[in-house]
Amino acid sequence: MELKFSQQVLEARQSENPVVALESTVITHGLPYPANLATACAIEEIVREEGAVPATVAVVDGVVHVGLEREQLDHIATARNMRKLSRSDIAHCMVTGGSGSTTVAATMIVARLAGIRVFSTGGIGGVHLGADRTFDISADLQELARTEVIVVSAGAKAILDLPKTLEVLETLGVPVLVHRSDVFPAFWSRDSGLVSPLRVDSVEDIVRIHLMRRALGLNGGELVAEPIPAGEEINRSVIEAAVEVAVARADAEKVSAKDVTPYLLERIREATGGMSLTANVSLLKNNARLAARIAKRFHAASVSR
Ligand code: PSU
Ligand code: MN
Repeated sequence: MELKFSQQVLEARQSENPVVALESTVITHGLPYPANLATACAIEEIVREEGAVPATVAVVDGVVHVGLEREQLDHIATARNMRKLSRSDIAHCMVTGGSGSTTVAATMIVARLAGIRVFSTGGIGGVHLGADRTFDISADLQELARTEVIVVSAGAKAILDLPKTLEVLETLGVPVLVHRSDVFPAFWSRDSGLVSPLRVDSVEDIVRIHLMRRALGLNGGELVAEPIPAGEEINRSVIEAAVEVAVARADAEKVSAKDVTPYLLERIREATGGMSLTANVSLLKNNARLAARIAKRFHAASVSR
């Protein structure tokens, strides 16, 4: 199996410069066109401004791409046949010559293969509301327990059962490092009402924790939670009301499996008159900036060892 690197990622690898992995499900299933394309480009630009190289991951015609050229980004942002790939189905997509975007879980798998330690996303998947009936728990959680990548997120989406999501992460031994806050962020809002499992105040500590876990022989990654910038957030009560309606509708319409997350995001966008979209874009950019700083710090730490 071969990974197809973009020109920029190839050059970064040769000159050993820091690289940040980016997921593509947010482009194909998370945001509507054309905001998805504009956001994907803006995020890549932020990573470059910070002195790292962006590597957006996707499977195109059976080939795993690490870094997409501009035409490829254009393509996946508009293509209708993109599957949403996770740990269970990425190999099937490759063997059958299909195309698909990578979720947090699949992006982590590819990042590790490519030797990339830092990955930026919006929010991870988790335990869904009503999981006691549906058993719907994202494969992202198990992946964090297994795969050595630092994942920068704005917490987990408020469409999830956040207390249960944090419980599962704890059970799986995944450190949840909240950046400069004592409360766990809820994606569109800075405060989920839950206490931060662990607080970190510097990029340096995030890198040191990652390295300390390696020294201890511990598997898996770390989840970094970066609250959405103040002033860009949506009030929790507004989101919670929209989530309640969206979840009830998904139930009534029997939406299941992979379709649940994209369906809920779209309903919430409608219910908030697009406000959730603006906030989503803002937190994605903010996370990419932090991820690039972590990647640079990690790079400096590896060079000095
Ligand atoms: N963040 C967003 N929008 C998204 C996602 C994250 O702002 O669409 C995607 C991520 O790729 C995440 C996936 O891995 O949703 C979770 O899907 P599921 O619950 O089906 O595992
Ligand atoms: Mn699911």
